[in-house]
Amino acid sequence: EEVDETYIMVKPDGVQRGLVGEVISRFEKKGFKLTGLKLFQCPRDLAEEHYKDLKAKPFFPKLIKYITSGPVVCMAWEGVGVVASARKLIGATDPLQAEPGTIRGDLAVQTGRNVVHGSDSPENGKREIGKAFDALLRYYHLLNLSDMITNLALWFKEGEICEWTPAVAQWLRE
Ligand code: YYY
Ligand code: MG
Repeated sequence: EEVDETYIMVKPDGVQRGLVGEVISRFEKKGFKLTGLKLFQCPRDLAEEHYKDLKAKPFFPKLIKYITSGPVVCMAWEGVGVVASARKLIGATDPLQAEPGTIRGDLAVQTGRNVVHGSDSPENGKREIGKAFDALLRYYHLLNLSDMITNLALWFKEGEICEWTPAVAQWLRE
């Protein structure tokens, strides 16, 4: 089976409320592999790029203000089926509609404060983490083209993703 990667982010409300460990813990316990992790103050242009598909929505300005209102925790997680599974672990966009047992279902009450982000497709996982255009990115870094870099690799830079083999791998998948 093919290994996917997903970009998971604890949003500023999750960081402020002390839910970072709780969120990480749910993905760890499930058995996915953490390959990137950092605390980060998201600049406005990155927030707008990340949510560019929602640019026309009435809530867009509020959403950008929310995501840039304090530090976020950026994570890359890897595994077979990790994108779809992470969406299930996170729960519905509106926390009041999210099932109990999900992160949003257990920890939040409002869409505008829903604690966590997860990529909605394997392609977006790659785009958001920044592994989609590795070679091109290295070239842009050499030329110092920071705008071009922001457009390609959203949340992680070269060297921030760690490839490793967990010792328990053989106890998670046969
Ligand atoms: O992927 P997911 O986060 O579950 O929802 P999206 O439809 O991609 O919207 C992204 C983000 O925008 C959502 O997590 C909160 C915010 N938002 C909002 O503030 N109001 C809405 N009606 C819809 C989404
Ligand atoms: Mg989304």
